[in-house]
Amino acid sequence: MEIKNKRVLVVGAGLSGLAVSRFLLRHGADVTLYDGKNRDKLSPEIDSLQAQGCHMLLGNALPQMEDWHWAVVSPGVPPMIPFLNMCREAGIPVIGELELAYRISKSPFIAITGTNGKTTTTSLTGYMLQQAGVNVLVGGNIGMPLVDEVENFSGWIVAEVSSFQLESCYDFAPHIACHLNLTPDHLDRHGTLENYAAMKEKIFARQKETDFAVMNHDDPLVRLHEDQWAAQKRYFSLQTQVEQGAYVQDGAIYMADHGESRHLIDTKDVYIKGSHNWQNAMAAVEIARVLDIDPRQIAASLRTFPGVEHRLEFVIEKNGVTYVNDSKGTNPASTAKALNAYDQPIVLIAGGYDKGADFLPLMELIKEKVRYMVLLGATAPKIKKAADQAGFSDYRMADSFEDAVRLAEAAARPGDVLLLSPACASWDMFSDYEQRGKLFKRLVTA
Ligand code: UMA
Repeated sequence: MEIKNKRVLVVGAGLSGLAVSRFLLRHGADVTLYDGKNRDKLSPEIDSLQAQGCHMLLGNALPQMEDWHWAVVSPGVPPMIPFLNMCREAGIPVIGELELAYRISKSPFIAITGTNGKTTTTSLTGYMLQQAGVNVLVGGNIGMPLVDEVENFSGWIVAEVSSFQLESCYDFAPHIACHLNLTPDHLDRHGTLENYAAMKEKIFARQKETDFAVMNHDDPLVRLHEDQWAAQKRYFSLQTQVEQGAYVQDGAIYMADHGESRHLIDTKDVYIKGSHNWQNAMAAVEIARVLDIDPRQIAASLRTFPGVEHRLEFVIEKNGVTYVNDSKGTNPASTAKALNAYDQPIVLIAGGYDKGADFLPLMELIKEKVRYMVLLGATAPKIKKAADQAGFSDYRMADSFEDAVRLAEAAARPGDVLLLSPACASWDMFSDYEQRGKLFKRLVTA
């Protein structure tokens, strides 16, 4: 890609936009960084970028139509905002950070998407390959923009990939693409489940016959258009003895090749618990098998991988109550998995940014598993309405996050699980789920 002296508009000055600007400046581009926020709300790195010659358009200073060679958009910026539409109409390419990282990378990509389990599967895949001596770079939606890292890297890039990132991808063609599951999420951005599914499917769209597609065999939405994808299919399943892939049967994970099965590991020996984690584990197994990793090494990694922060993370046991941080439970399906992971009564803290989710389907499970619920954030009234409709009345509304933790602690009894699993993004109160999870851990361990 020709970068030197190109005029590039970078839209969004969060993690992605800063990394893109850093990269472009290093390669001699003429960079303008735009963000709707004022400077005092942005990273101090803005000053150092400016000192390196980056032009700033911050706060109310909207970008104008100029002779941009391209625009690079951050994942959180909806690509159809008027200014970007104008760019496209003027023939200015608008691409995302992931697409840029892909175009400049010399190493092949393993890309992992899905509504839930992406972070766990990406981390586990990275861990498994590392344990087997493969040189890996783990990044993407997991919290590390790849653009700034890939150019000097040689090995396998393991990327967590979101629908937001795929939306602004065009040539992106991972050598191994994995799609874990699809349930309604981000409807405020994508409008419909069909649009959301279409963005996720872009992970397979540009693959060739020599590439691999790892898919959840049990999820019809993941496989809806599988006949259209050129890549070789590898499946994983909790329900079916697949011909080519991995499956769970009688308490063990098996690997199948052309219909011939071999035992890999008993599910009780997989460190990360719950059947949703067996799915994540099998996805990583299939990716590792494409790279010819020895099954004994694969099994050893499944025995030792400890899971990821903010995902069903044990925090502390106090007065007989187990505190669990599942701040990464940012949609109802993810929270349902968290609720299903425990047999004890649960005191649940839920609510946050409104992505347009419907909370009514979650209520049957809440009635079954949750003894008491504390609601907070922008969606609190919506979840309350769903609870009232479903006949669940053991809840309180909280005024703040601190208040929510206080109310939950007061309601919890010995033997309970006090679970933060909001079923919503954090963006109404926090910059991200990590900040929310860290505050939770600080409050409950104080
Ligand atoms: N902004 C504007 N105008 C807009 C919208 C946003 O100026 O219309 C500005 C904001 O003021 C802000 C900046 O854009 O300063 C933020 O950009 P961003 O939201 O893309 O945030 P980044 O910090 O660049 O983080 C992004 C991903 N964020 C989103 O997709 C919302 C991070 O995923 C990712 O880790 C990071 O890039 C590195 O790749 C987070 C996420 O919540 C974890 N992802 C969603 C999810 O997992 O469900 C998709």
